[in-house]
Amino acid sequence: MTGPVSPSREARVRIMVREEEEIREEVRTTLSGSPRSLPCRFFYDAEGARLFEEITRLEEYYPTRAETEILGGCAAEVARVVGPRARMVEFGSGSGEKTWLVLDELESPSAYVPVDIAREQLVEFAARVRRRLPGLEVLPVVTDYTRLSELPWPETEAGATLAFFPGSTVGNLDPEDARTFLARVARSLGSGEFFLIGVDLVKDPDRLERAYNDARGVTAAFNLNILRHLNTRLGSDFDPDGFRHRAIWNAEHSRIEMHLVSQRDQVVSLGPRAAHGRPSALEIVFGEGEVIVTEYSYKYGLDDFRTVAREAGYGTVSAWTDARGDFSVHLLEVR
Ligand code: AVI
Repeated sequence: MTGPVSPSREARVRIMVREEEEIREEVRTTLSGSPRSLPCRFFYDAEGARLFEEITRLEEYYPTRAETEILGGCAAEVARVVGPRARMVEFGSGSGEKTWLVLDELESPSAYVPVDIAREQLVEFAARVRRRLPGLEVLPVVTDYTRLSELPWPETEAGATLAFFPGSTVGNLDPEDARTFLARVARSLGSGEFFLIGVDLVKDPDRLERAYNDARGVTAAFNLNILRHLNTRLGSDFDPDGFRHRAIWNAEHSRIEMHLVSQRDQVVSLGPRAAHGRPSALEIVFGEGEVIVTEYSYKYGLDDFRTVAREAGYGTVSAWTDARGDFSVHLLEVR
């Protein structure tokens, strides 16, 4: 008999244990580096995804409003350039509010592939898209899109391909990784296909810092949630009250840096504690004031991003900004 074989319960447990060990090792390595850091993809458990949605509605966090304004104005033009029966892949679809602005303008799109690391949100959003556009093939993929190598395109006849990467999430990659990611997407799309990408712009440092230090403390809760998430995943014993959120503008590198600052001398165990109080390789010692970098959020000049895109193999069809010049959306074509 042929067909997919689902792994036995025992095999699934083995996979989960292996995954847990890999994450523990990755976290041990990044926390032992200089500077100490945590991979920002661990922000996004269900609570992290919920807190991020709350951030996007904050008065101080301008990117979502600015990008929504731009997409509202340019989506019809994007649809005209891309043409009928397009298939769309979206990286980091989240709750998908911006998706509708583009998808609703496309002429009879043939397939939609949302890619996201937050499983529950992705499954729920894919179901909503299916209900609203029953004729559209929807193929959700749960993964870290920076690691994605191939996309599950359906067999159906299709027009052009449009990749969509809103939110300036490209800014969470350092510029070299951003170039590598864009180049990889270009290769998998192929010549003549399109990439619509949102990119936050350099601006007054006070506004930038306010966007990441909101008065209600939602960004602080989002930042600290990474420790709770790791405790759940690894059985580690981070004390979220032992760390404080901080976000600063680093002008030299053109990035916002999100930090967690240790409030006291403390030892964190990433796994079971060693017997008799002996230090274990899984224990990390933090001094008071020591910093964990949890996220970089790079901001670009309009022309600087055009250059990055060109170096990654694209030509710019159009680039738009909002009325205030805070944010940009670029329609790129693979050369
Ligand atoms: C997802 N990403 C683009 C957000 C940003 O602005 O870098 C994540 C975020 N971190 C704090 N606030 C929002």
